[in-house]
Amino acid sequence: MNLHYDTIAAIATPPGIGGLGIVRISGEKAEEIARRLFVPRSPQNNLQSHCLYHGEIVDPRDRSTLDEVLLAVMRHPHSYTGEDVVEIHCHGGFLVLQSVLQAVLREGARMAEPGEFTKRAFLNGRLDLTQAEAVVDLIESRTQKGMSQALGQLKGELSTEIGKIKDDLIELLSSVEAGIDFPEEDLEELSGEMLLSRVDSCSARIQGFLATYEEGRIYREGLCTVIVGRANVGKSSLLNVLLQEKRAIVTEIPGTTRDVIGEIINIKGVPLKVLDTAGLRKATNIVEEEGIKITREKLSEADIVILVLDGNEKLSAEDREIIQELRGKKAVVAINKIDLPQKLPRSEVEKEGLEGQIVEISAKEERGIDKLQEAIFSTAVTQNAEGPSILINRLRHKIALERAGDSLKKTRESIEKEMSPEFVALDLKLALEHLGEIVGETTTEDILDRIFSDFCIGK
Ligand SMILES: Nc1nc2c(ncn2[C@@H]2O[C@H](COP(=O)(O)OP(=O)(O)OP(=O)(O)O)[C@@H](O)[C@H]2O)c(=O)[nH]1
Ligand SMILES: [Mg+2]
Repeated sequence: MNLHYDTIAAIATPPGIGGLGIVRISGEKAEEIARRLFVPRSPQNNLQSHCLYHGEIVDPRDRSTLDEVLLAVMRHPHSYTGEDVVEIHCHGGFLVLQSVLQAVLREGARMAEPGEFTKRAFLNGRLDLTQAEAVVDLIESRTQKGMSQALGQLKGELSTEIGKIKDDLIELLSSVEAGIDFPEEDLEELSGEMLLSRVDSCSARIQGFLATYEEGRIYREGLCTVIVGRANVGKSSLLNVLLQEKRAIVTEIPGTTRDVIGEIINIKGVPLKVLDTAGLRKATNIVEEEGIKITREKLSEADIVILVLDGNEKLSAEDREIIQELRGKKAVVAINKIDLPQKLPRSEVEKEGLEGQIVEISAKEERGIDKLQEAIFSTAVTQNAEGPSILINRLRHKIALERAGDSLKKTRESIEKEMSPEFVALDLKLALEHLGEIVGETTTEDILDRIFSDFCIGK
């Protein structure tokens, strides 16, 4: 254990009222602080590690009871942070938790910074960096798919795969270095062909991972999906159907929606932030005008656009104008109101030259919604069936893998040009260093700070 860290504390449960709330303390003085505040129901000389004790937290200044609690000590190294950790399970009220936390801080702990518990777990070797990142992903996951990805990463699946590539590169490096150390010996395995094929195999695995990034990122971060169309075509009705909830107001009056309404919808594991917007048309008043302005802003930020058209009407000039605005965007077209007589055949829409799938639906009768979801999913995720099942999902990982890939490309060039083994070794070492960044073996302090500042306090 690294003994020079001070002792930190925070409320680990979310703010608000709940059955329980937990104050967590980690560091050298955690147990000492707890002992000064905790009065067990039955006297204990020693608190055993990983056991729960019933008792009270008492303010040492006036012996007043702050809460009736359960307390657990988890001694190092078998704790989340790898340090001595104490958890005080209090009643889940804001004031109760605050007063217990304040007492802990008065006894010498310092308020923890966001992610500091997990940062310590990393610094003490309990987790590597990909696992620490998986902790945030797990907490923030919004779909089953995102959650299982985070759990796999937390178990170390990504690190294991990166580790395998690293092992191969280390082996390669040692053969190359053998050539540097014993140049006079005829080392058969140093033949260019052989080296090249081993470099290529590592490069291919790195490229395989890189190919999973788009998909991995989408499962983790989700996509911003904007529903657009002219007034009264059924945008809000569609949002409500996708949500299975009467979230947005639906009326037959054009211009009903003014504000942007956003909800998270899970489509086959992809979290979509779906925004229902004001119908795009010539505004009739200043409120609507403002709504349309915001719609255009959201449209420019959208990852995917769902264009809703009214199948009961011919394509209008307004529709065509909106279609023009969607050029270059990933779009899915929903021809709505198929329960009414149809005046807008698919072919009319296809003629407009908008790329993207066209689906006929009825938001009112909930028809074609499965097909629409399928279309949204396949527009969001360009599937990568042949790639590895472990997906990379962070830009940080992607950049490091790209750099490792570049270094291997240079390695390859040096081998092809029959340059001296020192050059080959140099690029191999660089590739190893970049792979090491992913798991946190070669990561700078400011990168660590950036990663852990994404966490909530108490984690
Ligand atoms: N027959 C039929 N009517 C629908 C369908 N979807 C929506 N409507 C009706 O169309 C009208 C407008 O629906 P909304 O969902 O409010 O349309 P919108 O595009 O959000 O309209 P604005 O917010 O005004 O731009 C309402 O009267 C809905 O009941 C559908 O699939 N079939
Ligand atoms: Mg609406």
